[in-house]
Amino acid sequence: RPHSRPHHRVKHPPFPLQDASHEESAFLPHHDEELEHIPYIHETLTLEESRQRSLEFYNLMNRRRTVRFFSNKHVPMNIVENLILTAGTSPSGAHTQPWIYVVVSDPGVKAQIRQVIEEEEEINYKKRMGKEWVADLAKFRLSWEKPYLTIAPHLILVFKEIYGFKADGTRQTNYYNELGVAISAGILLAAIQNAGLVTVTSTPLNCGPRLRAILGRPANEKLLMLLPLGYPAPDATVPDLIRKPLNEIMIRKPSDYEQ
Ligand code: IYR
Repeated sequence: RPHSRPHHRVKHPPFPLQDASHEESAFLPHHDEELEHIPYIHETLTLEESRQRSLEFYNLMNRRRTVRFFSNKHVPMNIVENLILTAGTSPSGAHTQPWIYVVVSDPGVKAQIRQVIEEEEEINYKKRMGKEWVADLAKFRLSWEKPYLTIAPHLILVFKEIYGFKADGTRQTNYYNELGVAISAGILLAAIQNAGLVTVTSTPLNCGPRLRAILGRPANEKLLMLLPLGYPAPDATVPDLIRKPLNEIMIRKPSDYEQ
């Protein structure tokens, strides 16, 4: 039972457990009725506080940029842990929590990862992606060379667990696992921005199996994304992008004209 995890309940059962041979099944709800429901504690803000906080959060997030030029400045592990705890607050299908964040800080392992990704990315850019895809990326001045993989103090490899295991060893379907991990990773990006750190949402195509092998992760986990974590290099640049205005991303129904 390599992956049965006793985290489906927030509250733990009373200890000591009656029967140690069924230790893990004691944590897992078999039916809805077994999961206790508790009052939801909500702190109601005034409209003014809501307006102010919504605007401040937008202003913070609107300063987020994908950064590909990193400094090697240290980021303490307790900060990394807070960021990943925040990502772990994400909702997920049937509360299956399908995300695994593998944090790599060792220079030797980072070098191995860079070796694999640069090898595969060179083939990606030259062969797998095709002319049109490469042309669409030209304005971002990307290449298969990724020095940030060894310069950034930490690499966060984002895996989706496509199935887990129940206490009896049978597979537990992780419903909407890709969506769950995408939401969780989005929360992680917000947490990184809030902590004054930077990342790049890199997608190492065709690298999953080799990176899984380096990291000793099982076959039910698939690599979705790699997020280097750190501070920007002092001379970091970003492309001069413009975000869509509100009227292109928000449609009101009924619209003002239709009312
Ligand atoms: N997987 C590559 C290429 C890449 C693809 C897209 I679409 C981008 O927006 C950026 C990069 C990489 O991670 O560099």
